[in-house]
Amino acid sequence: MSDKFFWFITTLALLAGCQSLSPKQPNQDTSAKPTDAQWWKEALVYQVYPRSFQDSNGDGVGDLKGIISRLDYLSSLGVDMIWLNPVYASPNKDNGYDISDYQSIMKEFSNMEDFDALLKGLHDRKIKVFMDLVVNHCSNEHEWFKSAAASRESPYYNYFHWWPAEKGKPPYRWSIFDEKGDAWEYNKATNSYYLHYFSDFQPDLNWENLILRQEIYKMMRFWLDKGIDGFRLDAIAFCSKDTTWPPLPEEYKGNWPMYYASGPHLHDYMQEMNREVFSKYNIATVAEAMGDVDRVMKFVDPERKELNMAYYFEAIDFGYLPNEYKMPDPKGYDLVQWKKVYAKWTDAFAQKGWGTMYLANHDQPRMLTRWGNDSPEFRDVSSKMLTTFILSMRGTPYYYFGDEIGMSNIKFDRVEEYNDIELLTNYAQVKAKGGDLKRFLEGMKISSRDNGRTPMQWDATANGGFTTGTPWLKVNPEYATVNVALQEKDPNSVLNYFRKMVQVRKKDPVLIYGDWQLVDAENPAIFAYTRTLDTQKRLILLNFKATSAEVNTTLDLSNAQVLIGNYTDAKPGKSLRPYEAMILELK
Ligand code: TEU
Ligand code: CA
Repeated sequence: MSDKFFWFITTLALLAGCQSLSPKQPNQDTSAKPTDAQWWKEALVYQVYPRSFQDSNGDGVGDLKGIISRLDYLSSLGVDMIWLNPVYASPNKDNGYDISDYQSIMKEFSNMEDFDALLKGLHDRKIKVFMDLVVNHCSNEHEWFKSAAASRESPYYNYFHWWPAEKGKPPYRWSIFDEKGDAWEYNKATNSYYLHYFSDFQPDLNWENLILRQEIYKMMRFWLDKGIDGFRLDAIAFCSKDTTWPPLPEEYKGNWPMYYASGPHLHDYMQEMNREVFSKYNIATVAEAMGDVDRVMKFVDPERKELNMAYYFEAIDFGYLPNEYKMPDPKGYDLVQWKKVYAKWTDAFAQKGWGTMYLANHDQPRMLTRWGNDSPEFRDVSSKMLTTFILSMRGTPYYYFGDEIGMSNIKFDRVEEYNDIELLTNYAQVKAKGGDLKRFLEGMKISSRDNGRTPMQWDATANGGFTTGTPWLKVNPEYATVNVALQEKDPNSVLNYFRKMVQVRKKDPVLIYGDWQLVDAENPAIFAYTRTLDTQKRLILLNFKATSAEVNTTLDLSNAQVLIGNYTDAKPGKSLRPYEAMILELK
């Protein structure tokens, strides 16, 4: 249609009092944007786990050329920003979270030239890029550590934390990926122990050393000067340590991560990083932030000038048995309590800062299996319901690759099928204690990280079109029926619902900036809330159960209009079918 003709029709429609050419467009008032509007509050982030996205050379490992070959797919999703898991040089003991050179690209992923091409390809499509910044620790194969571990005289010795063996055994510190659970590892050449909160291949960097901090800021500027748009700060809450090494305080027994997340200079460093790096660029920053509301808020309170956003863990770590790795509660998760967790955090970020919303990432199982229902009957409808949830909450959404086609957990039976260092460490610990390994492996079918790391399912050809070789981690056999190619053809697919929902959110400032209010909090099946901006109101209704349910509310739905629903014949109303989701515009 010519521009003139389009202008003519539009004018006619407006003159006729028709508010919008499409009946599903919300009645919007874009002047309603708040004064603290920011691009990163409006952005939808899509996470690409490069190892599992697309292999281009048949070695079974996803790579940068592979992502480049899928740029048009990424663009077709309508997402605004990609978070790339680490692509730096790494021996891959923890899949790139053990970096041996911060300024070069992992061999398996290719080289800097391809990185630059990928960045350009994304920017050409108006997609921004978050890099993963892993600076609590590096790899034991990093030149800094190799030099430090060779001699106490090395200029890099103080880049790490050491306990000299002449002082006896170091005070106990707990490690996350260590079989013995001990964060101090003895190093013969220096006759001292080094600290590693994660595996012994991941020595912690000494942030108390100003020279180290300056090196890190320089490295960050290197990436920012290339034009990347932000950083996701991995495990950053752990970076500051009390180097007087007192015994673990009594109140933290059994909850060491809490102690680790409150080093004495943590926020001094965040403010310094902001002054020296962030404040000089128009970028977004998000912290992996452990702890309660007060702790997490410190990262994002704008007055403190630290970071923009933080992930919190209370909602995602919900429904596990206490002190048993991530063993799911056999009773399932309690929706009423889970809603209260969301209410607590969403209310906190309404006062100050800005939150995030996610149901999965590379450290989590697939959202469909964990929070929805992966049975053949309900997988599509519950995937769409969860997508509606993520994209209608207040806070920047982080959406994990593969969830847009409703991928589910692979549920490995044998420990040999796993790759993840976390699972292998925990398995070894259960075994050493003579624990029930069968029970452990059953639980891990729900919660293990590898469930979320199986390769992308592009089509029904061998290995889902991910690789022509042998994939580094098995492709989920469901790829024959759950894949992008099939879903492209079906207007009602999970994939096309995701695209539609992305547009609904983008076009509606109410879903981005509107206040959030829980409705019918005690309802055991339905998660319902309103979003309100000035005179505009949306009601979001999500049935989290496989049976029909009714929402209890005094809100008047008689003139409500459905903006989107996961059943094609959705009608505004208080009763919902299994896993039904809808967003209503209230009038
Ligand atoms: O995770 C930080 C972290 O604290 C993990 O223990 C996380 O809680 C765990 O994976 C949940 O099962 C980051 C990365 O996201 C993760 O992939 C890395 O393994 C870890 O740091 C070490 O770099
Ligand atoms: Ca490859």
